[in-house]
Amino acid sequence: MEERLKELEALALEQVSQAQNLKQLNEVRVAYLGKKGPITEILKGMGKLSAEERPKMGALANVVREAVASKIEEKQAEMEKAEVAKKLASETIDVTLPGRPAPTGNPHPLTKVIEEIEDLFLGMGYTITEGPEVETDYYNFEALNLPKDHPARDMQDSFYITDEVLLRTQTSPVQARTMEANKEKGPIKIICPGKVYRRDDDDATHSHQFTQIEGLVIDKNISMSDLKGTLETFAKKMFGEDREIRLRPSFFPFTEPSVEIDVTCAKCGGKGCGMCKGTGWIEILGAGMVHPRVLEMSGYDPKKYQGFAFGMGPERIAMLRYGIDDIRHFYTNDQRFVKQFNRV
Ligand code: 2U9
Repeated sequence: MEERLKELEALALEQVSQAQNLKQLNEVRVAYLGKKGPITEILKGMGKLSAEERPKMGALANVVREAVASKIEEKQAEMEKAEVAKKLASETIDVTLPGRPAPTGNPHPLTKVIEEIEDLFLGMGYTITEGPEVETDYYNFEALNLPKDHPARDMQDSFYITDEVLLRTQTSPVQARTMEANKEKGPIKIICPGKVYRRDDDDATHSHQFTQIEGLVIDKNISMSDLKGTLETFAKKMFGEDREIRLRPSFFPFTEPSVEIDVTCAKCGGKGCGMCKGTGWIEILGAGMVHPRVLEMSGYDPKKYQGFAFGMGPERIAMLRYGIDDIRHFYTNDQRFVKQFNRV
């Protein structure tokens, strides 16, 4: 029996040393130390030995078992260590490698122009006010001195949801709502940016959806000179300090008197060129003194309060600034277009 145990020990140790991986090592453990393994079998058969031999053999069997078990443990620790080392080596990160650039978006040119205009007016003490795009006929037209039969409505043909509800054709209803909510409780100084809709056939200069920024100032003793000074400051900040403006008489139902405002052409400096169609001037704004009837309808006494208002199209301003030749470029989400304005 002693020989058999020694033999088993030698065999087991040999197989442990030959195990290539944890699976094989476990197979050796099961084969030699498991419940059905030879060492367990020998220990079970101890009963048949004489009382003299039994403790001797028992002790020897246990020594062999311990020796095999500790060898297996040792080998297992070695293998696990090697595995961790292998994993660490294969997962090494070379921190000196150059990074891969993450693709990023950039602001849309229209957003940039709108934000720039907002910043200019915020700097002059204005508040940005927004309102609904789905508007009532009353705020979109009636409150702006455009009654149901008014011919100027033809120019703002719109998308109607019901007879009385439509997609707004201008941001002016936001100003009308602000005045009505304020009702002579104090002055108003706001700009209203946003999307507007008109029933138009799309082409290079027309879109059924576009953006507007309109402004409104209401206070006591407001005159045309406030309008001119404000919009001259705006034009110079937006287009360059060396630019001049001129006011031409015009008509809007919600302002009286009304004007259109031009800046000197950047390309020819006012001499006249293809860009300004030979006039030396480029139209950028519409404006006027708020019509007394509009003031009245929104709860302001025109004898006590006056105001000026203006409106502009950010698309037009972006087209002039960046030399964009077709308004539809703004809305088609072509990355080749949008990416050009990354650093402008
Ligand atoms: C209220 C009173 C007056 C807003 C105004 C304009 C002149 C104007 C257009 C220019 C090009 C819009 O983008 S565009 O199509 N706007 O010319 N808008 S005065 O006047 C108001 C608005 C609201 C209560």
